[in-house]
Amino acid sequence: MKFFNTILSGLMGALLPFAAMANEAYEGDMNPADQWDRLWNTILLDITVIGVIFGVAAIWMMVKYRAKSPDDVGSLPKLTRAQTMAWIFIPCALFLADDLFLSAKGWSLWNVYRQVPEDALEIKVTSYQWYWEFDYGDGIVTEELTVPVGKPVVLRMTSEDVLHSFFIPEYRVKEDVMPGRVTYIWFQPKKAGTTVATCTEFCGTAHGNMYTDVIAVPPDDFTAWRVKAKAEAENES
Ligand SMILES: [Cu+2]
Repeated sequence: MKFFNTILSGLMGALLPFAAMANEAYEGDMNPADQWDRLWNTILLDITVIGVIFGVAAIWMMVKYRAKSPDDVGSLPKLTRAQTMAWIFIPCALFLADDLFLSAKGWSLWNVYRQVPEDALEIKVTSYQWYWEFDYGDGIVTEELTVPVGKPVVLRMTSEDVLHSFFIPEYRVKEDVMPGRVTYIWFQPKKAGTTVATCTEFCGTAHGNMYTDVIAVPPDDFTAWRVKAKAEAENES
């Protein structure tokens, strides 16, 4: 039993620094897209390192333990109980630690997705078959999304008909949009430019047309756009 206790406490001890590292890595920049990319790069690095280690080990063993003659059947090494246990638990512990490290990072990322900054600009989104409507709260209603660079933007979303899903690939955010419920996503454009927002939940025959522009503009241009859009909305009403 003492042997298992030692292995278990060693395993738990090994996990703590990983959990701490995962938390540390997420304290700095709280932007969902940056965090998403960082996690993606970590996973790529992780599976590359593991893949190379296993590939090299497999090739090395294929050469070292190859049949040297047609009748060569080889022999199994005799392991003691402690060696057998070590071969079971140490690789398990290493992989479990790595999995937990990645899930801790995923968990941190999810927290960033769900914690909307207090100074976020709020825009209401309504989905219809088959277009999106963006309501800025001061009479401005558009079918394209215009946002300022450098400011967090939160979208409060609901549907007037069926299930849709709002996705902005550039900002790495996606969330279902449902009738009778308000869901949300937030993002923070880092540079000016136009990207796409699209529906990713099949919602009827024209689902494929249900995309629109997301236009990120410098803050001053955004203010000017807003004044103009408001004046136009007032003229129409
Ligand atoms: Cu759709």
